[in-house]
Amino acid sequence: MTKPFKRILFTGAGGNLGRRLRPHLQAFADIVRLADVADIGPAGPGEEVVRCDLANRDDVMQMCEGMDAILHFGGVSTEVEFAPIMDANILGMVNLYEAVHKLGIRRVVFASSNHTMGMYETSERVDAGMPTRADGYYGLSKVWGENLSRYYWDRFGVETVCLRIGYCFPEPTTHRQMVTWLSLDDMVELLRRALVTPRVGHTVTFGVSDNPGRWWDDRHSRHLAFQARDSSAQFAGNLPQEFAYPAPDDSSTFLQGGAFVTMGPKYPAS
Ligand code: 15L
Repeated sequence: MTKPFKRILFTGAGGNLGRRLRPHLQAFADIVRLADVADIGPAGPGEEVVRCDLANRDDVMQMCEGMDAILHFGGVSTEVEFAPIMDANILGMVNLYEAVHKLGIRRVVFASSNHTMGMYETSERVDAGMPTRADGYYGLSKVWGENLSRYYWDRFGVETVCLRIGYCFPEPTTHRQMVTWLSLDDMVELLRRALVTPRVGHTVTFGVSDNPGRWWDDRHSRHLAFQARDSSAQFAGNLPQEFAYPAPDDSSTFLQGGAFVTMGPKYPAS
């Protein structure tokens, strides 16, 4: 079967999602270039491996050379001090989009996060047309990435699909994870739709399975025609029954960002 691309780049290959997605990426391209700042071991068949520090513009340019599309999952993926977020997620995005533009790469899929919207209450249904309400430096850096990619679409016609990914781990074990869970198969299908849908312009969508009581509405990304097939309902037995949710006095349960809401800001003492 012909693959949609000859060569694609996946950044963040050593991360949680990178490791889980790696075996599935071959379906998208003849050659998959895997990048990470850390050592991820040798390349397998149909793979190339490169080391890249996203804050280093020469590294980023070399990493992107020869690619037809990019799945950008690299960078800091949780709430930490600002300095590493600044390097990988703020400066790193500038380096990436400059390389993408200069090299004429037409499509990026950006792993954004639900933490762009973490300060909305769990009683609210949120869609991609609503103002962002990040829950920390990490969420703010993803808002930056979404806005930067929007600018490169408006200015240069670089297409990006931003995926506000929920909880993409094998099994949800809390109420929040039940609502925000994204199965691996649904993640792979969402990536496929983000890569092959003909005209995406700049699209922001939520990466979530068909879970009961979900908070996120895909009205602004129906053109992707993504249909989640899995549901967290199968894991309902994992939850402790006696736990009242959301707890009225605990912002980590009544705000969508969960524990991230109270983790930051991690502003170091000088
Ligand atoms: C994220 O953005 C994180 O990268 C991931 O590790 C999870 O914690 C997820 O959000 C979540 O909200 O559960």
